[in-house]
Amino acid sequence: MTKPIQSVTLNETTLSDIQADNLPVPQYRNKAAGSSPKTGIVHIGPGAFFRAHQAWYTHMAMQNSGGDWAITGVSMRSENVADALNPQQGLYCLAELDAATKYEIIGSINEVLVAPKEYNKVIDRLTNNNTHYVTLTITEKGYCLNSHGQLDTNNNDVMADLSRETQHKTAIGMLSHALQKRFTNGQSCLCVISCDNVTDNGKKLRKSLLAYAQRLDANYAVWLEEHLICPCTMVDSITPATDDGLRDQVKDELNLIDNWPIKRESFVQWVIEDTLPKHRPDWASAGAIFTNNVNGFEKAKLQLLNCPHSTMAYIGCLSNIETVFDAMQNQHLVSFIETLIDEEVMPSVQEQAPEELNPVEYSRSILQRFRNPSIKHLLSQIAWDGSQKLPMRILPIVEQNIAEGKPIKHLCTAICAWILFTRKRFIDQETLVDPLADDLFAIAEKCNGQAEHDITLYLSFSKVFTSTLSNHEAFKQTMTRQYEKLLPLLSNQDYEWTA
Ligand code: CS2
Repeated sequence: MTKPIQSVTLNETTLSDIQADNLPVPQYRNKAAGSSPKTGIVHIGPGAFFRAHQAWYTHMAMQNSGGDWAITGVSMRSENVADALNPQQGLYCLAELDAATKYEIIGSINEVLVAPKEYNKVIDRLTNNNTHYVTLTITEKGYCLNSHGQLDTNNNDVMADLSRETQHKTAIGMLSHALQKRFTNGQSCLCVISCDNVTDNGKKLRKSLLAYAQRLDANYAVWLEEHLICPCTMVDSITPATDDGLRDQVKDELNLIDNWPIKRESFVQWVIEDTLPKHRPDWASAGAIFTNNVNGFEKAKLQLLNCPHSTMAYIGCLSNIETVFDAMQNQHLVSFIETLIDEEVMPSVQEQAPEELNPVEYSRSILQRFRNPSIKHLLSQIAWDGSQKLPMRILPIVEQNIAEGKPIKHLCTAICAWILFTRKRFIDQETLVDPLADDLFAIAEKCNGQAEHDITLYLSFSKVFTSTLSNHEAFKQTMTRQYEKLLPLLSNQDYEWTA
């Protein structure tokens, strides 16, 4: 009888036991030799995307070229990531999903702090001389900007943070505390990199930090203006949420007990505006692209990947389709998405794409990624935070098409699907994951299923729709027509795809 192989719990002590040909481990972490790297980066928002993407790039940078680039992760609220990763000294398993799954142990994170509980420690890491970079994945809402792109002084957390000296609740307030301390101490400034899927993410981050600083202290604000580097970036890798299936898979296939493994597609991309200081992790060796035209890449990604993603999410959720892969098996939905791309999205992308990018091939490869059968990417996950995502990935295309006399019908269908999705959540009394859920439910409550009435209500919601859009007659009419056609989905009837 063969002896069952004992599962090993993942941590720094067991790292040397789990070396296997098919499981690369971090070579730069050697506890016994006392040679583990020191924190050089603080990351705010250590969620799954960060662990699938930037933490992997930093891991590869240290595998290839070493350096003190370990990451201190900081959670702004939840203790879950700290509870899962700290007993493992930050180590976790990354599964790359393709025809065959590839596993790797990532070692770039050395600790995870929870800001409300360990605030002083966070400030200590941020003001350490060895810390040079801060990276952030705090989602659209984390930048605390209003729909006009200004620091949102109607946001209670922002106002409360501005009036307190410590224990800041927003990432902007906390970061500002540390930066101001570095200024007072005569230390160097930090390079702060947004890794959120937000247009002009670096510019927005810089704007928010500078506006915040101006309200605190004029001298600090002048210093920050002069020294703060916030490159724009484009980040991409499809990262479905971890489920128990992945934990079991890691245990069965690798005999490894990992509290929180992460999975993503094998495709990964990070385009960074080339304004970083020379002293930087060797992210380029892992494939990061440094360029001066991030904006073109960002727009192409938001419009050719995220716009179709959200469209599929809302139509799919209304049609009881569960995953992106399932959506790609539905011929009606696929041809709808293809027409949306070809007729309403591609023309403007083509006008603005960077030279290095062939938009048609890029779009084809994205649709191919959506067909990856190993990835169970829930449409309900993509549907989160629609009020924040639509103004990045769909509404700007509508505005541009209106201005240039290009068609908008399919884009309007996508927006109407989002509207109906929020209404359905309200009718079914299900949670709507969205920072503006209360406002949206208040609007949904007033709807009566009469297209013109409902569309007028939603379009007057200025936290999502600009006045240019809500006052545009032809837009309103197209929205009303498409809404009417989609209405049957609300009562689980079929949508007339040719409409
Ligand atoms: C998705 C993105 O959840 C969503 O909204 O559209 O997370 C998408 O998977 C990533 O941007 C891919 O890089």
